Amino acid sequence: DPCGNFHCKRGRICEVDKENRPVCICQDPMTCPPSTKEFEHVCGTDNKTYDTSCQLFATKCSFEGTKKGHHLHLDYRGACKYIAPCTDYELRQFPLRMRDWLKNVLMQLYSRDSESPGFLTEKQKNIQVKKIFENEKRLKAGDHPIDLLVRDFEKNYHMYVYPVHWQFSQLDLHPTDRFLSHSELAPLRAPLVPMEHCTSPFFNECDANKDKLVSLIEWGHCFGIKAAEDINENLLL
Ligand SMILES: [Ca+2]
Repeated sequence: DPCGNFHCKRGRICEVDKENRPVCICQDPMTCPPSTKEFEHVCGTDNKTYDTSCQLFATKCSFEGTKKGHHLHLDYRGACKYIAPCTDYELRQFPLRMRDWLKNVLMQLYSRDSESPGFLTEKQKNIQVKKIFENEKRLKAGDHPIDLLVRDFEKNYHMYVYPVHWQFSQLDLHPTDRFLSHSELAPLRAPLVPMEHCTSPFFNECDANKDKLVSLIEWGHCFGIKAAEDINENLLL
């Protein structure tokens, strides 16, 4: 079966052509298995609820080549809901909280990794993460007031640089080209949008030159890593 190990991207299925070669064609949304649980619904960037992500990507494929197809993405998991507008004030606070959160996620992985290895590579652990983990001045996980987060960033700036790079490398996979596309950002974005109403405006602002891709430099800037010498591709390992 030529389609046996042949991979098609989401929204497409494999078919065998006349020469017995596998080709990817758009999946008919009608053939998507219906959702069995409510959390399988997804909200598209067209603000429509799709029964499943299969439905959404099959629909996107059917509009390929059109503006609609180009702009349709998975916005977040779950049915579309009202998302309050993000004020400028909230938007300025968002990267501060997210930066702190990235650092805490990484610390959590580090301590979990000491019990059952596999969450981080040896290089990540030994060079970067260990240093942050063992630093006694590290602000511990918690719900901190914004002014404390601002002060901590000024005082312990170096502890935030690596977590920002680490998150970038976790997302830059399809392909690994130092740019994040909308679909590469989705694993981080989609679960956050329904909880954090500033998520979409934040990621839109990150793409400073509006080319639909977030470069490593743009990514660093949107988390307050501004100095060129602190944005380092060698940290993306
Ligand atoms: Ca990429």
